[in-house]
Amino acid sequence: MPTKTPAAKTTAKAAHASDPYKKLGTAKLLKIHELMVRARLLEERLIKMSKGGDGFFWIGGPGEEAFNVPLGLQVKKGHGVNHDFLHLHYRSAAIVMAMGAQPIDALRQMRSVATDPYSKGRNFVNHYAIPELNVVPISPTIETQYSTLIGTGIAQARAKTDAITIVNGGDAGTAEGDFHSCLVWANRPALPLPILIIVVNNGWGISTEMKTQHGEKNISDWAKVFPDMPGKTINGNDVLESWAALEEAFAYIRKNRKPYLLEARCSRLYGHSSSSGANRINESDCIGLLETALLDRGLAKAADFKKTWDKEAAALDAAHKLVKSEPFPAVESVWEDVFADGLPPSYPTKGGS
Ligand SMILES: Cc1ncc(C[n+]2csc(CCOP(=O)(O)OP(=O)(O)O)c2C)c(N)n1
Ligand SMILES: [Mg+2]
Repeated sequence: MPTKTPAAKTTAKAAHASDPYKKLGTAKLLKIHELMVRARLLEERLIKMSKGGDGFFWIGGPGEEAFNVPLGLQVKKGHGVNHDFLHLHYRSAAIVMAMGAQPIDALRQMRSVATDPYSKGRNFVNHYAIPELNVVPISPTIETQYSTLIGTGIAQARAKTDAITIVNGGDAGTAEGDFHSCLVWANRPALPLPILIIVVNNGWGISTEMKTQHGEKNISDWAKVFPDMPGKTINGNDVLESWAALEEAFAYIRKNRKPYLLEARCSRLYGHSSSSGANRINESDCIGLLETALLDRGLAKAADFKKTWDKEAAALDAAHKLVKSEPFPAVESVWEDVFADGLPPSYPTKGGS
């Protein structure tokens, strides 16, 4: 048997060390895979529910898992100004699943039952509001999240913390003024904001193609206007590229307390929403890509993947069965949580930056 020369051994070792899959490690990659499968199966179940009369409307993010799971896993999660704030949109299921949200609660929101913890059965599905995780209520009105984030961004710029504010939304929405207000506020020399500005570019705004509407080559090119703000466009269908880009962006913002613009190109695997049919579209599938990469490197076996898919599907079946037995909201509850009972005494009445 030929023995490896020391030089060949060193090269093999270097290749191993530089392979980002091996660097991230099998355990982490399999955890990411499990969360991606959980989010995908959840979305597919929600689509089925909307088509089967077990809900009214579906919108969600199947196709964005390779970017959204690494994002959710890197968030400094918790409540209050010393933890990251998230201003999300309707394609964010995989982010909150990676942060520990449970699929059953999304099923509850889809069926509009009283046990829905996010809106008591009153909002569209995938419209999360999770105070304990600093996930501010998601609005079906697109792009307003790029304005609301300025508030938590200012609070964190003033506080002594390494926590940051994160916003995500789509490519078409960047044509609206809220996106540009966000860029200006983020880069004010008087108080730069520690915010991660994410745009997930799937190439579409409902049925309008991005290339017919945007003269800029990349959405991240808007960063060129602001010399202090890095901007980057990545392949959001690739787990490793997403992980590395997010790691870099989080580290930059936590340390420098300044904004970062990140554009992720992702697939939109079931079209816009149930209004456009929610049928499977032939675009790159990030879960398939990850599985192939792990198999090719010998880091996992097909049987491991099957086990994960089966386990997640069984958990979802049980959750769906339970949700079907839960009550719809009582009519009298319609006024609950509509108006605030006034501001807390701690609310600042003076200030400014
Ligand atoms: C202010 C506002 N205008 C229009 C709409 C209708 N609308 C819902 S989704 C959407 C397209 C959004 O496209 P994009 O920002 O690329 O996000 P994607 O849906 O592709 O993730 C539009 C125009 C809306 N919800 N809110
Ligand atoms: Mg889009």
